[in-house]
Amino acid sequence: MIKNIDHIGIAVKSIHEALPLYTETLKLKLEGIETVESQGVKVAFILAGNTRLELLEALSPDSAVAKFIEKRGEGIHHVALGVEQIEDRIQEIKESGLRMIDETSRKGAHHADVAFIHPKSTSGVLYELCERTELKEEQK
Ligand code: CMX
Repeated sequence: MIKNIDHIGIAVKSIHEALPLYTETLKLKLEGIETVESQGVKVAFILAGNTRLELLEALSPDSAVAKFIEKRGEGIHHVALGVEQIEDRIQEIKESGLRMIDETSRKGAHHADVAFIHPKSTSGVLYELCERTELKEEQK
């Protein structure tokens, strides 16, 4: 069901201020920065071996990431699990009794379809199902 850990999301107050730790101190490669208006975030993807770190900065005080930082401070926000055929995976998870935040997938960062599982049904971890649409195209 799960292919890999696609990325780990890390909530930060400022991507600009957080980046040097990753790109200069840890010498990881910045893949790109993009804004995902629908999720209320700006994200920076950093390559880390065969996975990625995703720095998340809130675009407004009412975004999920701003609320998270206000309540818990900066830190690990979610773990993204790579899947194929995301709508089927969402159905399976719902049938298993877990609570999905998203009943169907929506567009996330980095050419991916995403859907979140509620952390209250997964021992406090916010999991994102993530299907890269560029992979789907390659597989056609
Ligand atoms: N990880 C673990 N627990 C979390 C959490 C997170 N990232 N975010 C919130 N929670 C917990 C809160 O601590 C709170 O727990 P308590 O009731 O024990 O205090 C509970 O979930 C409810 O939190 P809340 O602050 O009242 O916030 P909401 O209910 O309004 O929203 C959530 C929580 C998870 C449903 C919402 O943040 C959400 O829908 N997240 C998914 C979307 C998202 O995070 N998008 C940004 C990332 C974008 C991307 O990667 O592309």
